[in-house]
Amino acid sequence: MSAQRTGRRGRVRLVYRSLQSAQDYLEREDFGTAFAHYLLLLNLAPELKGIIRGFANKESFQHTLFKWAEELDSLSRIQDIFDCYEQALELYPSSEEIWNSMGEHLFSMGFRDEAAGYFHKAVKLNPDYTEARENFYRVANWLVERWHFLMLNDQKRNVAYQRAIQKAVQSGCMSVLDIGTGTGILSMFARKAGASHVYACELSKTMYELACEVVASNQMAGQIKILHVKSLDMEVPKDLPSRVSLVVTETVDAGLFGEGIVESLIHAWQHLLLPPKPTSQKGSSEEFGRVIPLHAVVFGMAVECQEIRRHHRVCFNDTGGLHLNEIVTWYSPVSNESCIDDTSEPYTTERMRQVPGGYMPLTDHFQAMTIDFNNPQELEELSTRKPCRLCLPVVKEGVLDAIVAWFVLQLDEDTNLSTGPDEETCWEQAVYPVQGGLGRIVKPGNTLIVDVSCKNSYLVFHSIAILSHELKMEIEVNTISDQMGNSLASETELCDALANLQTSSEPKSNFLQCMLESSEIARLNNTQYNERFKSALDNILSTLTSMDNGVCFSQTMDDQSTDMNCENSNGQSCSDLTSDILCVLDVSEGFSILPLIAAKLRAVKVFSSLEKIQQQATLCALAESNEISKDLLEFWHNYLDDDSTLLQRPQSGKLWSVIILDAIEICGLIRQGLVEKAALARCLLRPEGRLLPQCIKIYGMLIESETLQRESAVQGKEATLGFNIAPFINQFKVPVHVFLHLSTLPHIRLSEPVELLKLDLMSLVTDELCSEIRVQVHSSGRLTAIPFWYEIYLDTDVNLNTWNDTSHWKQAAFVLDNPIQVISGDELRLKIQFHKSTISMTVNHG
Ligand code: 44T
Repeated sequence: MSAQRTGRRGRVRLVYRSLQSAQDYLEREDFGTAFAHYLLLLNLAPELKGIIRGFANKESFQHTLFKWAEELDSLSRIQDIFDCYEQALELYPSSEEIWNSMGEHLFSMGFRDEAAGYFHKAVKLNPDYTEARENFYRVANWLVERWHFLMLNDQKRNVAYQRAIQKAVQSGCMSVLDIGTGTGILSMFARKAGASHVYACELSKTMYELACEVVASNQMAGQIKILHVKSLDMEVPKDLPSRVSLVVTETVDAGLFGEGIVESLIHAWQHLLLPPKPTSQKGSSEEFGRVIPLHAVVFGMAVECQEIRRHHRVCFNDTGGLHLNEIVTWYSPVSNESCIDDTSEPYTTERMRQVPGGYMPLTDHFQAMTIDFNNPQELEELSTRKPCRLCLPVVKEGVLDAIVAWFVLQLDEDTNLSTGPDEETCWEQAVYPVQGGLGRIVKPGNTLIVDVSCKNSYLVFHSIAILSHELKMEIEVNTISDQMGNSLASETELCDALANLQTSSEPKSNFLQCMLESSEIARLNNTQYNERFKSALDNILSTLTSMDNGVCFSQTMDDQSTDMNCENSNGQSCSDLTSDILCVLDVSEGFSILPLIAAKLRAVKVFSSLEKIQQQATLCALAESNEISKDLLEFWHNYLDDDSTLLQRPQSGKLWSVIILDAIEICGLIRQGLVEKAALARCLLRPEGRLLPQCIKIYGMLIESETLQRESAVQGKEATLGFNIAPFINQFKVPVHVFLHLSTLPHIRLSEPVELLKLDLMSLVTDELCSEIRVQVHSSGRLTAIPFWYEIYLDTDVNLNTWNDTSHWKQAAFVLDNPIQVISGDELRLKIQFHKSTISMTVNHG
């Protein structure tokens, strides 16, 4: 026997033994060892990968992998999980299940972008794989942000850029760099206009891959060089053979500078562009560098806006039976100008034209800043520029809630794009909420003092003071005007005037400061939410207390000694008061005062699931100022080990009287895992105990909404000026849209609201539900979407609606792939599926 044959036989034996062992260990549920044997086996005999499907099958290999990964996850052995999946994918690179499962691990660890890539791959491998598709929808928004659809559908914007680029190329700019190319549209404009060398860079991997596909399908693959790189990392000649004569870019956000256009262009002027054309010099564009857009002008106005106010200030002193403002100064991350760090932007955004409740301008529009993108020196000096102090006369009486800003992009001498609130544009405006003592009533005659600057590459509006009529008179003599026509007060005069004022953005001393997300502030301001929870809790707790009293004689907080050795309905002894007091657990997401609302009503032990120290301290302080005994409030996290689940017994032998779940997310979707959570929570309730909410009804209606359609998919080729982009970016469309303001979304109602589905959290056992209903069409039109919202039942007769004026919830909508033409009187069949907290719908005629 030759050595070679012995070797082969040995290997076959080893392979066989490994397979045997893998199966044995799998049976014994030793997944780690089983997995190791599978790996050994498949690496020894890669040719068995196909065959193994036959006799050992891929499924058992995958099953082993998933089980082992679960175990590793519970041991927090993160790197090991990744290694296992990497090895598995090397063996089975086209297994959609492995890609999807890896995505789920990444997602649960917070790596959303990465997870998205894995889900996408799984869907590409098998478009009918429901699990992966739902996972993909959940993260598609991170891969391709929704504004890409709006911008590509904005024909006015596309035409403006095409015109400016065409003119520049025709005037001699033959080499072009497109910074932040997205789907590649501006590069294609340049190439079509005749540019000989077109380069594009894009930092997002998904967008880069999309751009490559788009450019290829438009027969420009060899003519546009796309790089997956941040422009700041580009060099000549590594990435570009030589400096270019034109940079085109639309890397601007609602606050103009938020996408880093200033840094990108400073770098581009230093390293990637030909030198700027001196103003004196004539000559062809070939020798000089240029940037489109030419320059930008930033505008602003002060506004009263209730919607902004209720997201950034706690507006009520009393709500749900509690005092809120006595000892706490609340602030939102955007309204605290002193704490700008790398993670938080100093503004939010809002499409003011559609803000619920509208807004009222308190000043005229004012010009806040101009910025010349073709002047490298000006760009470099921007970050060190002194704040520009503006005096703005108040023209209308109202509450000063925010400064709203937008800009006009001058693409070249004769083409511009405005992102203003009165414009028919897809753009949102930047909102700078006014905080502290300044957020009060201003009147005509008052003057607002506002500083505008560029801090950490963000445009910042800082409200300094409100000057009353008399004071303004004092300083008016010394105000001067700048070139823009705004009056600028002389610094010293202003300082004197300001010294006499309460400019109060500083919190009052001996007040506790508490930062909350704007959605958490909106929830505190949702008086209906607080009051309805109060009345539901009151009902439940009084029932439970009287039940206990029925058995335990009259037990009150102060009267504990009289009821020794009795038994309550659970058969527990009441001899120890603390073990008998009712326990309420609140597992709401974010800052929640519900535990205090409960404790204020009755002497019950309440458990908050807040983790942040500052927020715990705030809740304690609120308890104290509301005369709630310290002993009644506990922080549930302080009792748990790090990785244990929230839903556990309050203590051994004891159960909860009430568990409060956060059923609906702010964005308008049902919270992930709600059904499982409810099922688990039910097991931890005493017999008469209650979940809050008990039941959720989902409502919906038929609508026609062009806005929603434009946001959901690129509509044909027309808007993109003949270029073929839609089929590529539309791979990233999602059926469900979230964070909608349904009350101001432009739409036509085609039916009355109808109940779509009911989730009974007190009895539901499966997270797969299905219902079929018939809906009567009352107006003719094109059915494009079905928005949905919820009635949250806290008690049989106490409910909360997630679509009303005080709601901190937004709404969601299911957008149809293909609109359906309907006629008044038609009856439509609506099939609603609920699968793992995800809602999907199918609509049919008749
Ligand atoms: N949002 C507008 C921002 N990039 C617009 O990766 C208006 C938001 C908006 N690539 C509602 C409505 C609207 N080097 O793909 C992105 C980004 C990329 C870069 C390479 C760089 N230095 C950069 C900087 C950014 O450029 C693309 C466009 S950025 C901003 C677009 C419709 N909400």
